[in-house]
Amino acid sequence: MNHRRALRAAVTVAVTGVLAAGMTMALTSTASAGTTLRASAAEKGRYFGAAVATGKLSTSTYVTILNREFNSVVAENEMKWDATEPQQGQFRYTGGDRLVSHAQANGMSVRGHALLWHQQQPGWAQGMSGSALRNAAINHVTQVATHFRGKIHSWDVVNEAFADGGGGGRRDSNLQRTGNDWIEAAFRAARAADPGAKLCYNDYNTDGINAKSTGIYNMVRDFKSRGVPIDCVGFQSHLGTSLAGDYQANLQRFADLGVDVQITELDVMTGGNQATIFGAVTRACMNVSRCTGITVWGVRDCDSWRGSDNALLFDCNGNKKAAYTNVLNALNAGPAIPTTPPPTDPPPTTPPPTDPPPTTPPPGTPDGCSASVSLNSWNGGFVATVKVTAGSAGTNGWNVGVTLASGASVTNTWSATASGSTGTVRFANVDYNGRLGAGQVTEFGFQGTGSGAGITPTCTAS
Ligand code: 9MR
Repeated sequence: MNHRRALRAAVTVAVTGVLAAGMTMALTSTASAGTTLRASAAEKGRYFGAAVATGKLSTSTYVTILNREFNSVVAENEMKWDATEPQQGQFRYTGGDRLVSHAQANGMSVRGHALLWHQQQPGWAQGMSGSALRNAAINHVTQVATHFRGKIHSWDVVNEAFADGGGGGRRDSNLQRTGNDWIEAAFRAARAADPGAKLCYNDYNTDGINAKSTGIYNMVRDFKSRGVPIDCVGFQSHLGTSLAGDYQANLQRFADLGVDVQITELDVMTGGNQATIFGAVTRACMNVSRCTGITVWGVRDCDSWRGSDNALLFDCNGNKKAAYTNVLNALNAGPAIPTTPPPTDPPPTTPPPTDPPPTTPPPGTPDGCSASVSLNSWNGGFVATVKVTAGSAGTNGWNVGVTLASGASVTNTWSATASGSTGTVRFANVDYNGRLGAGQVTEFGFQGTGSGAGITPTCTAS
């Protein structure tokens, strides 16, 4: 008996010892165990990414660093308009697909860059204007976002649309001249094409509270108030030899609007401050709970568009620089993103099925229009993509009615204007998609809370 009790006591002590050791290890690992950028960022619920030139994926020093240190990638050029639609209506995804495959094989997420931008447009688009350009641009957004649907963490839907200098207004460009609503039209089209991707506006010289960042801030606030689907703002952060004192406060004011923020193209001029600035930017992101990730614009100094600035975290031989150490330490020291999921903003993680045929013949006069719905539902919400087909006489405009289940309500609409949000809701065409030729098809969409069950759209044409 005594012997047994002694044995039990010894076992208890041993188990307690193991538990204590285990707990110490667990605590240590939560505090600062990361030894690579990707591991340290992931421990804090974030990603750490690099811009990649796919041509370098066969260079071993390059790919070794990329796979070891980064869990997110963005194409430096391969997903831009000139690369993906070199001739109008002819799409080329070779480079983008290659990057996505590399990412999937190596546990990396992908940022998409960029659907619309005034630079790197294909020649055919540079020569266009007015509604022809607007339609081509929206079609580009729809096609490219559809091709990559379900594979992109965040899209830069629109890049660099604000002017430099003191005004805080839009930059003049062929896209801007199609109408001030071109940005929201692009976001709506992107949401309809890939409801699971976060949709970002991305720009540079926004590294503090200044006229340009305030112009963008006002746009985001307006979009949020009107239900234009925007989820994030990218701060490129191509930096010189100093960092604005209000860099973090600027990120925070955007986060307070209800969008995520991301550092999207970080690089810093060499000089005494380079390592310090890299560390400070990383700390600022860590201190903003909606700052979900950091991307540096290249891997080694020699990969950078900034050439002799030596602006990145690794030297040309692949050695870690002092800036690397500062970034890693800041990731390890920073707080984790709180893990409670936000209840009001649930982007679906699985892509919707591609255009299933309507299960019931849609009502509507034969020469009017018909509508069918494709639903992507999750617990507590849904995204509905509605296809409108013109009858034999075409349409000048259309109006689609749906009756929502009890308790359901519409929270966001794109490519249509909604009247009402509960019960029977009507969706009218917007300027650019009301006029359809015989048999022509257009799509609009809406997001809702509650159940999407039983939505059967009916269409009337004018
Ligand atoms: O790094 C990119 C470089 O290879 C291209 O030649 C250049 C063309 O405009 O674009 C560079 O990337 C830019 C990014 O797409 C948007 N923000 C500024 C980046 C640096 O110019």
